[in-house]
Amino acid sequence: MNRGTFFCIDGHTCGNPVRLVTSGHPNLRGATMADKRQHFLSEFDWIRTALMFEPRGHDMMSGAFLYPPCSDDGDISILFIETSGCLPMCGHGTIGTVTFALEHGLLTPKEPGLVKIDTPAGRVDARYELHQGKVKWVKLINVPAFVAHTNVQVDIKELGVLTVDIAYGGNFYIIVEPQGRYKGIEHTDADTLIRQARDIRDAVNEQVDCIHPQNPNVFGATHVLWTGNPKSPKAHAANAVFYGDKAIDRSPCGTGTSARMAQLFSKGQLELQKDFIHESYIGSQFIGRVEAVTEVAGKAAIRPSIQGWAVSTGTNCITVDDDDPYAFGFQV
Ligand code: PYC
Repeated sequence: MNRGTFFCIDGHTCGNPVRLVTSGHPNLRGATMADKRQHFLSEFDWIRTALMFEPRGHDMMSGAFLYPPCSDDGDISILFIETSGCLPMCGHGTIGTVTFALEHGLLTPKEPGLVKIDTPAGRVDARYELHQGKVKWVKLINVPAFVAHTNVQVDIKELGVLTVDIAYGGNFYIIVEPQGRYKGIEHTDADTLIRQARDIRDAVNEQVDCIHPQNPNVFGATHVLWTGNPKSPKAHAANAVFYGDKAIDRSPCGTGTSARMAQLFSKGQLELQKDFIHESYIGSQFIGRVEAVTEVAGKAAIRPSIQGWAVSTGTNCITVDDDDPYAFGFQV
């Protein structure tokens, strides 16, 4: 029996995949995207695993569904799906989704040049430049980002004791700077980063609680952001973000860059309204900025922006059939 047919626009944001699913949406209950995300997770997570994991996806796969706005002034809502789960917010996913939706006529914002988006993590505004039917760039004003924990010590088999900070930028990021046996991403291969990140994530989550003060359904230090030196002299810093079980983000990671800017700003290492060019593991770049200072439940926070580009690579019609033993995907 055919369980679902999903038309998709596939592409990437600065190298990391984005699969924008344009049909087959489940009807979701709830007044906000945070509520709808909970409904999706409880009843429809099979759609995510089918579309993200092998044999229809792969370790890095990431995607999104467009929904009507939840707020009065919003243009659209986005539900993010990924190998690691249903992210509250995804920066590269938003840049790709806005680009593909505009280029394919799936979205007509009330104010040209600005898309007001309701995400599970809250309101995100996206400015963009459209030229001859192509979106040149998208700049997100992300949800507030803040430091959750500083100087957390974890003892990892291969690296010994590490001191890390944890910051939120739409997801919670464990930020690992060069120290001791960790020499930076430019000295470490991807398999090693993945293996060690899993140990760090387990150890951190055993020791500290990360819960969003305004949304208790957003919890857990799910991502590890390894820092290092950039290859390009134009970039200020580089990172490699680990997510899911085996992924290293090919883009500089929008929510990760937001978390990193919150951490650097809190230490006085980043100035207000100055570009922060962040390089990914493959050398692609986002332009980040601390747009403003703000607060979240009385905690110091920043309002970060992230600018990047996306390219669609094709369209895809994916079916999920109960007769397929791998209908809901698998991981090795
Ligand atoms: O760009 O925010 C991001 C992101 C999260 C996970 C992978 N990319």
